[in-house]
Amino acid sequence: MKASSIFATLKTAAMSSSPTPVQAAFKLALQRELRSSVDGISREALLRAAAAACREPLGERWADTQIADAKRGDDPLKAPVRRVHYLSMEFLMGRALGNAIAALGLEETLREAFAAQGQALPDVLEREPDAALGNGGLGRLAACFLDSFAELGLPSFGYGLRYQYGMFAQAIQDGRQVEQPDDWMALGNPWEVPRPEASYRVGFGGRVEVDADGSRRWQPTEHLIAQAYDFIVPAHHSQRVSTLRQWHASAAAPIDFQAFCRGAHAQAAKHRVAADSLNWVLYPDDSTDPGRELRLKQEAFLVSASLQDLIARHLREFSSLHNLGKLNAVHLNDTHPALAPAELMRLLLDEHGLTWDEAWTINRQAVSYTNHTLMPEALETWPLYLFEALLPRHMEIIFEINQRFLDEVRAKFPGDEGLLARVSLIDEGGPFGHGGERRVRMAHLAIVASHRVNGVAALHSELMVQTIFADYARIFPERFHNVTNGVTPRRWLQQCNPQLSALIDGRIGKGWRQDLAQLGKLKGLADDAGLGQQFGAVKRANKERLAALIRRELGVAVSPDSLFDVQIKRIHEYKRQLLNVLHVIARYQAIIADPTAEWTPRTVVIAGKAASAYQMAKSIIQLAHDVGRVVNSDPRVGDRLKLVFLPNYGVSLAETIIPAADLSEQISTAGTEASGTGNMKFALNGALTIGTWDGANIEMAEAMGVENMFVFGQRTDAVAQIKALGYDPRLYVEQNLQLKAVMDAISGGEFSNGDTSRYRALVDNLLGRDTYLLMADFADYVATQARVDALYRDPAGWNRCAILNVAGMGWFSADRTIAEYVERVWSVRSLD
Ligand code: 26W
Repeated sequence: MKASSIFATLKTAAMSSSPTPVQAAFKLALQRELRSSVDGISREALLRAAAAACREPLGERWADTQIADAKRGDDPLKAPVRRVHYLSMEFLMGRALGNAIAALGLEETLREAFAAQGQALPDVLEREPDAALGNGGLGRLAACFLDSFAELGLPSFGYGLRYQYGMFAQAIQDGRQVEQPDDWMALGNPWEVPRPEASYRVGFGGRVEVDADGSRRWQPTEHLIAQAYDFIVPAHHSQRVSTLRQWHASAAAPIDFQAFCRGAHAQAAKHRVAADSLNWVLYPDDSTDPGRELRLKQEAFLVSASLQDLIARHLREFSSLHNLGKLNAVHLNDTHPALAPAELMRLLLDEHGLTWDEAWTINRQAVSYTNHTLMPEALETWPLYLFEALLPRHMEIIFEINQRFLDEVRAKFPGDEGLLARVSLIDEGGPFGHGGERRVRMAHLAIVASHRVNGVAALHSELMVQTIFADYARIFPERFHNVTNGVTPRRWLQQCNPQLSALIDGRIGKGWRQDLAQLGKLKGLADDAGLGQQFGAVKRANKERLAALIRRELGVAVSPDSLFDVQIKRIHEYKRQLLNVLHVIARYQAIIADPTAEWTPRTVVIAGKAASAYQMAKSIIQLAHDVGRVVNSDPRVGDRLKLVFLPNYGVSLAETIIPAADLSEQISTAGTEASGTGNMKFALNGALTIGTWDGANIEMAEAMGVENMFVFGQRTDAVAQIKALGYDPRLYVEQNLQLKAVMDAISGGEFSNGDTSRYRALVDNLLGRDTYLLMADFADYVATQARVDALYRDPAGWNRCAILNVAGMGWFSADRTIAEYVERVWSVRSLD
């Protein structure tokens, strides 16, 4: 079925799109809030008032949506729409107010109400802290998906954890990253709706007892209570909502009263603190045993509470478990919630008395899994001893799943012992395993228990079945699919770039917000010089806004006339921010050598966080600062080149930076970036891409015409070939004087005040191993940057290309992505 007809089906299922008159209610709520506000009419008070007022209509829409969805199995003639349960350890929601008022149609009402208090709407919106409960792409994708769930009217719940300090806040001291807690709920969270009625017990530890009838019963030693807090995500073109349900942990047992009376207060509260630690942060440092244990507990807690919630709701709505698998999808956002099949089996077998076969059928019908990375080191495994100690019953169930699965494989591929060892859910710790330690392989569990497994861009899905999951693709060829990522046009164009949105509206109408494919109509207008100029003017205004932010944050003056060259994403070696910095150094040296040449002025902007234990990534951040300091203060350079690093990257910063970018850097080594979604947001906002033939860049190039993207670098097969032939990065350096000068400058301490040791590890790594082929791709990258300069000197040509970029992005809407999930992953028809 084509995406458009899926939209039609879903839209019919969605409720009417006429908005209810909430403006009056909103005004009343605002007045009430303002009267009771103790801090007068600060921007924070206005923010709270607005949020409180939005809660009423949101709450009504939520209730209506639940009532409608509960009836979804009523028509025996129609294949039931399944309710999707999207399990994810990360949701990078960003700010909520701008989105809520756009969806509820309250922008003008608020603008006026705030103006009456002497405040401008954007200034108030800016005061809202980001809900940054995620690391990167995977978490932001989950947030975009919630928006599309609502927009498409899909019965759904997103399930996550209510972290008190999401991702750390990044400060920079002396050019170095310093991690600080991100206390995003310090002033409360006006958006969350506590649901005391949705509360479940989750056990840990203990042992499994066998009853007289042979049934097995888990007796945990520790119990936590999971309590739900809902965040409501409204549709923009209907009254539907989706829900992000986040779990908060607390101890089930009261304080130890005896200990308290003895005056041993800390001991009395010990298990309370232990329970609370699950709520503290996303990704406690898992380089230590207690860190690993906490992370596993968080994952098990998320999974158990969410599945208990699902089963309770299903029984309320349909009174029987037999159709649970057909009416519900349980989706695993990477392997982090991959305990779900083990927990679902446990609940169905031990708590609800189903047989293994009944439970397994339901499980396979319900569960599906998305893989987001090919990096083998990112595939989760857990030491058996830890798993067994925390989750003894789940361990038994996984052994049973494994045994049955391996029996099937034996029957299908007799005599292949190597295959059995490779696909087993247990890594036995052989010569290629984890140094003798037995471990549970979560990706393997996710694949065996799912009816669908998908990658997130065409190349990634292909590589997935050719490399990390090749054995599984042989065993279950029908299970593997591709669903290319997308982004929500509501946040990533309409809200973050109102001027460009208005310009597009004026030319092709407003329909693109709901049907992004309509952007294709801009293709025919790309040669319209008037549109090109207006397009340039919008970009210029957005650049001025970013230049002001850079001056405010960093005290650096950058010229809006320069080309804004932007790379913003997690800092990781494979993403090659270092290649970007090497190019800046090469350009710097060339400017010094020939200052009168025709230079296209450039401002290079980098932002991103490095994982706290990732030393190389932190070193790259420091180098960017060191190079920036030298380049920005060199009077011989002037406006020709600037390098700035904006601290504390997150969703809101991205919303300011992306509309202001001329050039988007998507320069990962071919075959390493699963998809990328930042690449899509940039192109949607009219930035041109300099990129490798990797992830979704490929499909973007195909959609917009490869001639409208600056593609460079070795492709996946060449990367493999270079490595197979014994890659020697030094050869590339010796043959390229420019590259040699760059490397010499870094190792000679030119950017580190003569300190030749600061970047020794970094340089040695590049000259010795260079896992991500920076040396091999450098020459082509620099040459391609020169082509970028040339086009930028022709504003009409540049704007034409930028318009064609926007025109080509219609396919990259998260609405299209979700329509594909519905059709190919979550539909009842997808069950094999
Ligand atoms: C358990 C350790 C762990 C946790 C998170 C390993 C890796 C991660 C990520 C940071 C995963 C992630 O965000 N992957 C990104 O997912 C995006 C959405 O599909 C893709 O566009 C990116 O290419 C991919 O890096």
